[in-house]
Amino acid sequence: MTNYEYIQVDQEESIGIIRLNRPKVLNALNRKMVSEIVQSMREMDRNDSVRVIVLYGNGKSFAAGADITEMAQDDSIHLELLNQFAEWDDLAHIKKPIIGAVHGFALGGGFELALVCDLLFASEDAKFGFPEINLAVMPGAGGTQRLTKLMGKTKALEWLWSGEMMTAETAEAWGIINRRYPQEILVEETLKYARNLANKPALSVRFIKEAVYKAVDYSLYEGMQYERKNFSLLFSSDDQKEGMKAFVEKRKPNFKGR
Ligand code: CO8
Repeated sequence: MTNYEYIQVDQEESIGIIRLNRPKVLNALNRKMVSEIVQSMREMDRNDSVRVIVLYGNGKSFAAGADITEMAQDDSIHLELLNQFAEWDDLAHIKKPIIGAVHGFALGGGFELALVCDLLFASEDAKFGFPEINLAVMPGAGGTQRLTKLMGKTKALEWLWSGEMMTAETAEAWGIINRRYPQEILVEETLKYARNLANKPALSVRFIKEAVYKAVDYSLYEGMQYERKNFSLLFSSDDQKEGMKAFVEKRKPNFKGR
């Protein structure tokens, strides 16, 4: 696997693991780090031996936001020409499941990165929020959109306008995270979940992910057309033949991911 400056990348069996690694600044996301995250995800997405991607932070936090020192002197034209969000958008095109494990802070760009994950597990002490308003800016990498799709307009506005941090308990109540664990077992439980998911037939996992995201963005009619196409497509896979044959023969299926 490629060596990076601001992240650590590993593979344990079929789980690709990305650790944010600027612990001294609570994993504040500078631009190079964002590029590295995107590049490592793309690599894992293309690597047949990786089935599930797990993302978490080294040190005390997941990520306390974009690196404020890096952007403090920016102007709009510089940001426009930088077009930094083009690669960020690629994160939404990763086909494999991404599971985030959040402890400590997930703020600003860090919360936006967490919201890119398909599933989120968090430690009891995790804190989520968009403090950008206190810096006289606003989220720029999907925060207003993804939070609103999860919480609805009124609650999202309240959090985005206050800039306050929500607890893991609140995040769970609003469907932002899937599960809460004591911090000592967060990563272990996340990996356990990831291993189980990695054993499911990979094409079903992939096509279900695609179809569910269509439900978020498309009309019901368009989404159902998409679902139907993916449903039919799976009948071209070896795993579908194996899965149904194994059921009829009353044995465990042996899935190959094709
Ligand atoms: N950027 C740069 N450095 C940071 C950041 C950050 N976002 N967050 C923390 N740090 C640094 C601190 O400056 C400090 O460095 P040093 O030791 O050199 O002084 C170190 O990390 C430890 O932090 P603290 O001493 O402040 O730790 P505390 O436990 O006292 O406080 C907080 C933790 C509350 C998280 C506090 O650090 C804080 O408020 N951080 C800033 C949070 C923030 O405002 N985040 C939003 C940033 S704006 C943004 O994310 C826009 C997103 C746009 C899209 C980007 C896509 C990637």
